[in-house]
Amino acid sequence: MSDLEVRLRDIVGPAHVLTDSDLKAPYETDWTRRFAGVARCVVRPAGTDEVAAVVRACAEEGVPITVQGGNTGLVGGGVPAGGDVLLSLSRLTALGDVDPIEAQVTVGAGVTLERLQQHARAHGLDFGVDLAARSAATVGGLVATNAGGIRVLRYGSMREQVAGIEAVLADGSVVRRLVGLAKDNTGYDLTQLLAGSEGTLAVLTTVRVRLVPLQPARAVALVAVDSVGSALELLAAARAGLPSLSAAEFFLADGMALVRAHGGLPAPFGEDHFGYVVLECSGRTDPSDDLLDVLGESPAVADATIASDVTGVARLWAYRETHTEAVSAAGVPVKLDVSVPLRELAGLVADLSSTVAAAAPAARLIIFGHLGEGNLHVNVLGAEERAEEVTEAVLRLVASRRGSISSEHGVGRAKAHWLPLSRSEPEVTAMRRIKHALDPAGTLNPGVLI
Ligand code: 2HG
Ligand code: ZN
Repeated sequence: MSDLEVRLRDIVGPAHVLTDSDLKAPYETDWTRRFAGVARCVVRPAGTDEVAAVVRACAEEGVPITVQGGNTGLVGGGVPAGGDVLLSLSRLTALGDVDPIEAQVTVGAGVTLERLQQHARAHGLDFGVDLAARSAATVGGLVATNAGGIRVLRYGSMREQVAGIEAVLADGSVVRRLVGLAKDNTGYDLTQLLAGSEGTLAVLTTVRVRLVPLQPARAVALVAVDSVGSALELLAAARAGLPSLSAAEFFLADGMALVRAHGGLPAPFGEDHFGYVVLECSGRTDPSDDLLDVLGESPAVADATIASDVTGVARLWAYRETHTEAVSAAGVPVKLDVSVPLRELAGLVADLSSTVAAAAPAARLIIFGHLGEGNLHVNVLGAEERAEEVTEAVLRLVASRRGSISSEHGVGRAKAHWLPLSRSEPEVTAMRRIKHALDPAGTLNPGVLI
């Protein structure tokens, strides 16, 4: 065992430094099975002081670190680069008391989204971010990647929920702003700088988050539409007519066929349609009537079904939420996560098939995503051998339509090469300067983002 591993064992205890291949394996491959790397060891500290000591030891030995939360990322940002120390934050699971006056709570980076939601709900509040990977995704990873999900339309992305952070910098020093002041104009906002920095500037250990009102009554509509234009017309009607609107999601006929086959789900309508929109409203009282009024008045609706009981709501959400697992069951996808201005969405969807077919003729294209943000998850199956070509072609298409090459999953290692398609040269230079100022030796998450 090398000097570094001996030091790490002293810090976290021998049981939490994994060097055996079998024990390391679950940490070394990402959820999609597309990204993998061999770590020299996996370290699992139990608290901020241990994280700081681990980071300091690695810095002194000149060994890079890759930070991992729930390992649900989709851009290869949390799996080892190769030969690095894999720092897992899964044991940072402290759950603070909910403060009902501030409507805030402080939690460890390793707390899962689901646990945070349960904790908030037990106190009559809720958390503003939700996404399908809720049972495994952790708060630290959600902040580090500025995760989005299905409630962005109502509450914004993860960074909007963050009231303060505690983080370990590359030299092992700790910055701590966990009071959660609603107003605090005392210079550079380090909290917001670290949100979305993908572990390249610091290791997040604790997060103070804002909570939102609990809105227990939900109504969900699955709406069939015959074009992207109709989906957007419906979105506009929902935004104007439904103050209780909490989600507006989208998928196409191919995705419907895939999730139905994978999950044995029944056909929701008598015939197939071009695409489907999921609208959700939530409030203190049943919002079904308002939702039905808007659907009844909209010419964009080709067909619709609605539910407001717990089972019915889950049944309708399943058509959208099981896309990722259904895609994964069909193969190892090339995943692209892009957004464009809503006026470009119809053109983008129309161009995607021919663009992907030109790069990978045998590929199968599944498109779904978050309608409110013009955020499409472009999943390409059967294109493993042509991953670079498909990525290049789709991201260039998106850039030509003024879009972002990473809407909510982050840049990671998967998209780092294409960052200049979305960020200007002066912007990338400024980012590099910030990285160099905070992590001059490049110890944290090498190869991620920049
Ligand atoms: C979702 O919206 C997630 O379901 C995953 O962001 C997207 O699997 C994907 O590409
Ligand atoms: Zn998504």
